[in-house]
Amino acid sequence: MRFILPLFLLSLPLFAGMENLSYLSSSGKKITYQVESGKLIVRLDSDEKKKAAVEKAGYKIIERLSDMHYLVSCSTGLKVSSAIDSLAKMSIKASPNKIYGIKSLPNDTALSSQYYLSKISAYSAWEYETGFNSLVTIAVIDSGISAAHSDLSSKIHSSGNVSISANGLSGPAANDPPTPACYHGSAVAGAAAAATNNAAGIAGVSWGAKLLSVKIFNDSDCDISCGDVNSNGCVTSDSAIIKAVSYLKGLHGNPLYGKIVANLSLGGAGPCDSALQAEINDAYSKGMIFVASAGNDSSLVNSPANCANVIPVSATDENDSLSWFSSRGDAMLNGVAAPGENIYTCALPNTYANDSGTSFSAPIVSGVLALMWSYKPALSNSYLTEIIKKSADDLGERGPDSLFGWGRVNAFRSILFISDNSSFSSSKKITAFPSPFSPSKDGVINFYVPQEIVTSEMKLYIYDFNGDFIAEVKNFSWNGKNASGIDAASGAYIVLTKTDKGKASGKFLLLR
Ligand SMILES: [Ca+2]
Ligand SMILES: [Ca+2]
Repeated sequence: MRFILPLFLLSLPLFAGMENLSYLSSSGKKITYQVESGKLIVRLDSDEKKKAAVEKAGYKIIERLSDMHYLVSCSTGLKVSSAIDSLAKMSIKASPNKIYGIKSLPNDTALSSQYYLSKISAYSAWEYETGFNSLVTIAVIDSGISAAHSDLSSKIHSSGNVSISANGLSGPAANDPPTPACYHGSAVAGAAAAATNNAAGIAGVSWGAKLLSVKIFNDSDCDISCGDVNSNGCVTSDSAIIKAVSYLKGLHGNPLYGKIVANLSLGGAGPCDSALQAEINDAYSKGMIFVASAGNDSSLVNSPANCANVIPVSATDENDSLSWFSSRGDAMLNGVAAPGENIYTCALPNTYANDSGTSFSAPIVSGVLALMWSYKPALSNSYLTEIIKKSADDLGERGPDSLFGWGRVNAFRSILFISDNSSFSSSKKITAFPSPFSPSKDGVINFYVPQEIVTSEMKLYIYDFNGDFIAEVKNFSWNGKNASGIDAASGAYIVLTKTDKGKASGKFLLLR
């Protein structure tokens, strides 16, 4: 499997050690980019005469990058552009050492506990869309999101959060900032769209999606763990869900809320009753998307996941096996699977914990849909529903089945399916699997290089974020050791290749 992807070059603030170069594009526009000052990549072809000539001219060879290219430093103060010109006069080709930025690797400190992000190829999806392109709101119809959680507060809408009584007799009443009846809604919200790249806690599937808390449980019925406290049960009802759906359909498309993905990590045995179905149909006809957890009773898919126009989500484990508890049946033919075991997410009061259940599979799918809708806001709910199924990784028996639906969701493929082909053919990207790469667990990281530049003597070069050379890779896989055979440190890395057919680059995280 090889993907053809765009090269991602970023404009970074100018740091010490960098220098700006510019060129005129074909349309005559001046394009400025950043290069490492005082360094060049020089083609010396392992030719001793050329090496001697370059050193005689005052350059210093720092490192052999490949059989063709060497990293060379200029004499002090010499501009990169001047150095390239003077070497050209000696018939020696030199290129600047261009600086590559990393946009899509978040810095959240608990990332290494979130196996589910690499499992659904979120890192690759984020190369294209992190959820900030256009406004999508994930409405969490649940026990309420805690605005006191530091990895959620910045993601929650400042108005529009509501509470509805569990029997639907009162509300929607404003609940701004929202308060939770118990932990569940916050854990669900965190998996979908926790504050990401904030150097704390977890990353959400969608960095940009906003959260709306629609609380349909009574505070007085639940303890913090969603246990019963008064013999009424910490439960809710169809009448409360109907009110929630009716409320949200009035917000969908409002510029304050954008597109709305409603997440229902709730379930009850039995069919989808006609009243609830009619309400969902009406909101769906107005463009909303509904995602619901299949259920945890290892029996038939629960309601509302078994309603038409709802995407049911079953749970998988770290090895893509169906979770023993996951509900199943023909209703799954409308849905997909997502990781639902040991999902490291937000907990109360302001902490994190592992949670299991289809409750945590559904928001992963809601997060992917939010990424897709942000990326392509013009697409319809029915089209996105179609694509999230078709782009899933098929599991179990071939094709859609009653356990995994259309397969385990794959964020990267979902984004690829809705991107313009043109944006993927104009430039090329190396994709790393798995990313993040944990050498102790996975042994090697594999690189996928666009087919059209692959040659028989393909070599890949790995650099750290400072631009320092780390390792040369053959056969498309790397064991995490640098050129001296020492384990490379945790961090962000860049992989580059260049052949006579073209060049490509990619980036990945290494976590020890
Ligand atoms: Ca975070
Ligand atoms: Ca299947």
